[in-house]
Amino acid sequence: PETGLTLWQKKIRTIEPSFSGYEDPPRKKLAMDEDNRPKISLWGILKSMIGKDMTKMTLPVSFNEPTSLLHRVAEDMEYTDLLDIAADRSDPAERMVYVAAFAASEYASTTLRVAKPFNPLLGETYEYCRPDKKYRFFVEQVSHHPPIGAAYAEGEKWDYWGESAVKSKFYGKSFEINPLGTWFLRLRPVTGGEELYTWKKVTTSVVGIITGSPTVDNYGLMEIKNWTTGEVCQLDFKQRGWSAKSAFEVKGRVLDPEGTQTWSVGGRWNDKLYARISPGYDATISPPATNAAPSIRSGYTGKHAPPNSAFLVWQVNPRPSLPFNLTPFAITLNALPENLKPVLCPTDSRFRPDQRAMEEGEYDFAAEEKNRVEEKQRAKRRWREEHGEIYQPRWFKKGRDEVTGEECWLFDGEYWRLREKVAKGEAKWTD
Ligand code: CLR
Repeated sequence: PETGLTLWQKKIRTIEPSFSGYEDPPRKKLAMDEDNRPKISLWGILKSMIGKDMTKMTLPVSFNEPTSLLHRVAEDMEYTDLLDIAADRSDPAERMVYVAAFAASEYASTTLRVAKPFNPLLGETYEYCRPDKKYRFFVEQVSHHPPIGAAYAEGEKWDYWGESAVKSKFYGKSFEINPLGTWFLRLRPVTGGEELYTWKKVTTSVVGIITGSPTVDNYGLMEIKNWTTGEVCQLDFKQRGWSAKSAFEVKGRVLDPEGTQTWSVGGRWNDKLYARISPGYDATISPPATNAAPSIRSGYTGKHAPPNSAFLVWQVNPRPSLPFNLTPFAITLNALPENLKPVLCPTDSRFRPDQRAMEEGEYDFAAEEKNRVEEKQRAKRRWREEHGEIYQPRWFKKGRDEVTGEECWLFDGEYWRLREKVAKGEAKWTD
């Protein structure tokens, strides 16, 4: 029965109509210049919560940042330029280098963000469009216990989707967050056809809570697989040690379908990633001397990347000091310009009063509103239980991926079709 959906997903769609409401350029700042959150010792509050997972911890709202977990999924979109470049390369190993850089780039925004995003309500949605980059993104909270978000993003040359679900536990020494879901990327390369890539996210942890210098680390092995050509990229995110030497370090290799190494990749996930051709061996990566090698991004269009020397694949965007240590990209997410209000789905995170209050620095009001909306959600849940009603997500359906055979959430684009009608005044979100 899911074949119809899958067929739809494979069609090239026009995504332009979804850009109505996004006429204003992305927001550059919050109303506040600095957050004046009360400085409370993390350890003081957390020491009684050892062994708990995040869903069972009640924390004062001053531990929050004015984002929701749905926004945090959207933050994966910051470096989609890498996917556009990947699609433009004619060599599958080079495409893999850029796709792997994209997968690693998803961690850059985690540094300094030692704060809790708001928990999405069941059925909460979040959309994010970028006319300048020609993509649209959509995510829905499809389960509350356990918390699960299903996401689907579409660009001109790629689609990216997956399930955002984590297992978390506070060990005292550290807070460990293990992502569970698989992420899928469908790339439409210049050479024609399409390719499917998958990977799983690595572990995020907060260390240094006891010593009062909480720090975000990301570590573990990530394997990015191209199911169409057989290329694989293995990335090793090194765990931060006692000396900060291995902090942020990533090292990896691209293997061809026969398992022979073709490229070496390395760098730091908070800063820069490099790659070099290394046929049959594992090469160490040292940053090229300035301008030593023509970078593919600066216009090199030959069939193969320049040999022998590492080139810069990805570089982090500037990180000016901003409230809540948000990134400039994260700042854009909760913007609610006048044009967008009338077309936005009423369940969108941007309408959450508690999160809005948080970004406006009204922490007490934020806490009050948070309690109110969560209490409302509990009442709805009790009602469902009493009436034997099983909750069904609105925009996603559980299904199976044809290629990998894995369970995944299927999205049929209905959200965007209805949105287009709403924008034209032909329908209401409640229809
Ligand atoms: C990691 C990437 C996943 C989605 C995801 C889910 C939960 C997020 C996590 C990411 C990053 C770290 C995170 C976590 C929830 C709480 C935790 C934001 C984005 C922070 C750092 C914990 C704050 C510490 C408390 C003690 C206040 O795909």
